[in-house]
Parts: sequence; C-alpha cells; structure tokens
Amino acid sequence: MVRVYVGIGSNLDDPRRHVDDAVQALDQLPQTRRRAVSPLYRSRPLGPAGQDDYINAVAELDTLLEPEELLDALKLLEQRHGRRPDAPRWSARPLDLDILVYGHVQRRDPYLTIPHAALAHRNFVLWPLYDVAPHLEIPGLGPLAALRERSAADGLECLEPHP
Ligand code: A4P
Ligand code: MG
Repeated sequence: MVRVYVGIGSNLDDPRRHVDDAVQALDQLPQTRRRAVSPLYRSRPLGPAGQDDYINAVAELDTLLEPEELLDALKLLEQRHGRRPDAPRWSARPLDLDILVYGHVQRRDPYLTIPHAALAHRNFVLWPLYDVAPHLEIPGLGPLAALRERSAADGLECLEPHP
C-alpha cells in the first residue's frame, strides 16, 4: 500500500455537497482505503475573477493503484460530478481532484506531476494537508510543517472545529 494525499476542491453547484460526496467516493475506489479527511475550508478563488469561493479539503488514502490508475479514477469521478473535460483551465468547477503526494514518488511531466506542482504555494492545500499529516515530509520539498508556517492564512477559513 502507498500513502497518498488527494486535494479536493469545488466552487460550483453546492460545493459542500460535491466535496462530501467526493470524500465518500474516494473510499469506494478499487484497492484503496480512505484513512482520514481534513476539516472543510472555505477559500478565496485563485485564478480568474468573478468566481465563487471554493470549498477545499484533503483526504489521506492508502492505495495499491499506480499513480496513472489513480489519476484516471479521479478524472472519472470529476466527470461524474459534472466536470466538463473541455472547460478552461482554472475555471469554476463542481469538482477538482488533485494528487498532492504519492508516497515518495517525484515526477514531473505535464500529464502527471508529483508532488503537485503548486502544492507549496497554496494555503488551501497546505493547511488541510497539515491537519491530516502534520509530520509529513513532502518529497523534494521538505517538512510540510515548515511550508505551512510560511503560508499565510489569507482568504482561508476553517469551517469545522479544528482537530
Ligand atoms: N496533472 C498533472 N499533475 C497532476 C496531479 N498531481 N494531480 C494534469 C492531478 N492532475 C495532474 O488538470 C489539468 C491536468 O493536469 C490534468 O488533466 C492532469 O493530467 P485539471 O484538474 O483538469 O485542470 P485544472 O484544475 O483547471 O488545472 P490545474 O493546473 O490542475 O489547476 P489546479 O492546480 O487544479 O487548480 N482556488 C481555490 N481557492 N481553491 C482551489 O481548489 N483550484 C484551482 C485549480 C484554481 N483555483 C483554486 C482552486
Ligand atoms: Mg486539477
């Protein structure tokens, strides 16, 4: 089993419901077990103006799926939630699922970059990730705790009691 962290985001059509449903669906992936899920956060949208706030969370999984198999499964889930594959990059979306960390893997290609290319710069990723894995070492980037410390909580609001 490989320990994996998946970022969940939604800012369209009742985002909380999409995130809650996605958390359930992640537990149903083949050869995969959901271990933990962070509190939900509300975050200001990064990207084109005029979008609604996002709801973001992070799930911790153990999986036997290879990275590409996991990515395919996540893309399928996004489409089931009404995500249009041809929608412009960074546009509002009912569901976005990103592989943040996959074990100790480091790879960089357009189809799949692990750890996620923007992980270190996004508070809506670092804060919920820290909630589920405070001692995590991010391959190539170092301790998560240090990355989170450098990331301001601007525009970020935790919607549940903190763990
Ligand atoms: N891809 C490469 N690496 C990965 C990875 N580690 N995980 C490829 C998932 N996908 C990865 O992604 C485009 C392609 O990136 C995929 O087909 C996959 O092969 P996408 O999800 O289809 O498109 P996107 O999400 O519009 O683009 P991108 O660059 O992935 O954007 P992000 O990084 O997902 O950011 N603001 C707030 N507050 N909260 C958010 O969650 N999210 C985004 C999207 C923008 N602003 C946001 C948030
Ligand atoms: Mg994405």
